[in-house]
Amino acid sequence: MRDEDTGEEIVISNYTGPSGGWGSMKGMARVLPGEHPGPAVLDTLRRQNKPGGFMCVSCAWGKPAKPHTAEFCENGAKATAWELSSNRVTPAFFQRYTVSELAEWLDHDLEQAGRLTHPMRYDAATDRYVAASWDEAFAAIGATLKTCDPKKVVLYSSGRASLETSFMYSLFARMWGQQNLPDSSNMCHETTSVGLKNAIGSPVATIQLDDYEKCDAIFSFGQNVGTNSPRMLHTLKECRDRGVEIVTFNPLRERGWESFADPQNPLQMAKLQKPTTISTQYHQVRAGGDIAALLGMCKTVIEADDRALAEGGERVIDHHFIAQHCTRFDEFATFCRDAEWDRIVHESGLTRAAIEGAASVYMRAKAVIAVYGMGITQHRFGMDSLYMLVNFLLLRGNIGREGAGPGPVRGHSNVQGQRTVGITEKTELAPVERLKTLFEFEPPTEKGWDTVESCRAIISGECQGFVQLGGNFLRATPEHAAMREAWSKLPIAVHIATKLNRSHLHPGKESWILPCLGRSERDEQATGPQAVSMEDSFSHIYGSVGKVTPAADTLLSEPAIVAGLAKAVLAPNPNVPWDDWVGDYGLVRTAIENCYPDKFANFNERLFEPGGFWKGNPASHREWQTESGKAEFNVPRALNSSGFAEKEGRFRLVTLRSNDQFNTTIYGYDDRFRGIRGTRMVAMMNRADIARLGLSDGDRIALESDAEDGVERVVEGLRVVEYNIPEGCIGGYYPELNYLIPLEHHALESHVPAGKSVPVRIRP
Ligand SMILES: Nc1nc2c(c(=O)[nH]1)N[C@H]1C(S)=C(S)[C@@H](COP(=O)(O)OP(=O)(O)OC[C@H]3O[C@@H](n4cnc5c(=O)[nH]c(N)nc54)[C@H](O)[C@@H]3O)O[C@H]1N2
Ligand SMILES: Nc1nc2c(c(=O)[nH]1)N[C@H]1C(S)=C(S)[C@@H](COP(=O)(O)OP(=O)(O)OC[C@H]3O[C@@H](n4cnc5c(=O)[nH]c(N)nc54)[C@H](O)[C@@H]3O)O[C@H]1N2
Ligand SMILES: [Mo]
Repeated sequence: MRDEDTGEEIVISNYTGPSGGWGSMKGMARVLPGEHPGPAVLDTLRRQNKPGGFMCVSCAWGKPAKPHTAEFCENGAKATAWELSSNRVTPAFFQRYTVSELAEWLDHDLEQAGRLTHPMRYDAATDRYVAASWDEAFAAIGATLKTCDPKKVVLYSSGRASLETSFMYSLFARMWGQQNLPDSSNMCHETTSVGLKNAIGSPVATIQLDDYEKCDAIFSFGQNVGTNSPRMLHTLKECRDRGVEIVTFNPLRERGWESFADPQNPLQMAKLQKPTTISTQYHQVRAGGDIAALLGMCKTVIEADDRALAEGGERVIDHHFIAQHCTRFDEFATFCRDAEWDRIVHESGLTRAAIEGAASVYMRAKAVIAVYGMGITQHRFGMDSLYMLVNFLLLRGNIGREGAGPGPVRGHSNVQGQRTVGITEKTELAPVERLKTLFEFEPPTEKGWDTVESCRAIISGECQGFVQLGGNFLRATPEHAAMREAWSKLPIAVHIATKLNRSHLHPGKESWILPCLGRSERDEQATGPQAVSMEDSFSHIYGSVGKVTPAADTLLSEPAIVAGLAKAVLAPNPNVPWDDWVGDYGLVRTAIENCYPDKFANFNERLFEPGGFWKGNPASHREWQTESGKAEFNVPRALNSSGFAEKEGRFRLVTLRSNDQFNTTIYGYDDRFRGIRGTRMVAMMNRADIARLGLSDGDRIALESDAEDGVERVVEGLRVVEYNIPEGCIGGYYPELNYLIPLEHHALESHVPAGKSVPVRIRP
């Protein structure tokens, strides 16, 4: 059987091999040839994630000071090869196809067409993009943007651009008098930025990479390590080799959390040594069930402590820590004691014995790390899930000491860093006073638009212009049908990009594609070759040097493009020498240091420190920069995070990434670890649900929104795949299913679209 759209052979099987191993070698080998990579790819891979080398454009996992011989993974290699494709999208390509034709292409085919080479302007008369010079592009874009109300223009960034570029971009926005600076983080770990800040006063992980050498238990929630941060598997294997217990909560049995064969271990590769079992316990929680699962564990811990206190035994909770450092513990403890097991079991989908078994690991462990990803953050009550995770850690003092703490695994390679250097819509997170004194202008104080607010403004027609620094906003955001229609009415859209994507293909009145260098490419400026920098999930900052000959000599670097736009829009300001900055990125780093002296002292000197330099984290030494000055316990507002009631026929749709994609970039159609090949149009369903509905494996169904807001949202042509997933949940792929997510279905405070629990039903 073949997929009608892709023409690929569909094979659904049960993958039983480990993550890593020969499969990852084959995975790389399959994607690389399509890109016709030259020797530059191998050379780049050799330098990937090593001190003084090139920092991978895939995930944000830490780069160790003492790297492995090959410090890259299957998916990092795919990302590098994808960037270094020898295919080109030239002006001749755009002569061949109209934009309406290209809009019909699959996401995979658009990006596989290759690297963009020239600045392109949309010509409505011919429905084609036509080439322009850089001078023409900047002049025309500047002329239009100057007619807009800056407060109604969005300056989006996808989390890949460097610290230097991001700083310049956010400065451009504020000098223009606005801070509509949503970034991909708004769809991702913004729940972390808001929730951890509220609870412990630091918006990011409190742990560093070497804390993994000191923990004795890891609890993981809603993260897919084998696909999304495969280098972390080496860390987990090292933990397992030391006897660390790993307890995983995930509706799906993700292969990476089950088993791993280290491609750099000859014995495991020769199958002379068994693959490493990663999780010692695996709990298939219902989507949205983490609050209840964590509550059950907290209840077990608190009641064990109550017993110890009554019987004069050794305390189970760290009561010294709680008394000295925390607030609202009593309220939380009462809530846990009162919670009924029936409800905990129902909401979590786990048995009481399973939850107590997990809690017993926690109570034995001296130092616990809690790892998590989108399974926690992308829910209506995602903040409550996160608060529960913090409560759980606080009970035994597992924050602010060695080998313990929350470990959000961030997405894009510099998404955390962008926030650090000013990409934020929130005034309180911007260095307002320093901007005033250093650059002598009056920064805006009115809050800007985040991603959801930007989408609202686009749909309502209030938005007058959209600039995107990387990414694929139209494809990544929810409410896809309405967004697509509104997108094509935007007065002006400007896309700084390496590859063609859907956001470029629904042009409004004026649309531009500005092609830029990739991070792996040599960036030659007036003072010579330049380095850029980024921040990983552990707040470590690294320099990165691209060495490969650029895809075209017509490309500009991202800093040069941002400077070009800023100069075209803003009045000159002698304190902001855009051209000098483009000539020497070291000067941008000096400006960053001047703006953020605590985090970036001696930035240029420390750029290539092995393992990166650490920007510090107050909660890691128990300094709580919260409202109360303490670490805060929080009682959850609901027992499941989906934010909608259960109802006959209603399912919780979980939107997932396959092993063959990087967000909206689709490398191929093989979701190896899940045994789904050849198609992405699937609905992974529990056997009992399939039977109850009178369906069969392989049937075609349509899913529709069950949000009860009167809006029709449908995706047709999905193939039922019988899958090991809890009853009442359906798994499917992002971005294809973004039609089904209502814009207003987002995490309450952080506004992260709630893509992990979307109310849907099967269309009769
Ligand atoms: N190769 C590759 N690497 C990537 C990316 C990529 O697309 N491809 N994307 C990057 C980006 S931007 C990000 S943000 C990260 C994303 O990495 P992850 O945080 O791993 O995000 P997802 O792939 O969306 O997977 C979320 C996981 O949560 C589980 N889950 C869903 N709902 C729930 C729930 O209610 N509770 C629990 N406990 N689990 C749940 C799913 O089964 C899945 O395993 O990866 C980054 N790295
Ligand atoms: N339903 C659902 N929706 C989701 C998610 C989900 O789990 N479920 N996940 C959300 C998350 S976590 C995220 S982070 C967002 C991702 O949203 P985005 O970050 O906006 O999307 P990407 O797919 O990463 O962007 C891919 C494009 O980036 C451009 N690009 C690649 N490299 C470079 C570069 O070096 N420079 C520049 N300028 N451009 C470059 C290419 O043109 C490519 O087409 O999606 C979100 N949407
Ligand atoms: Mo992300």
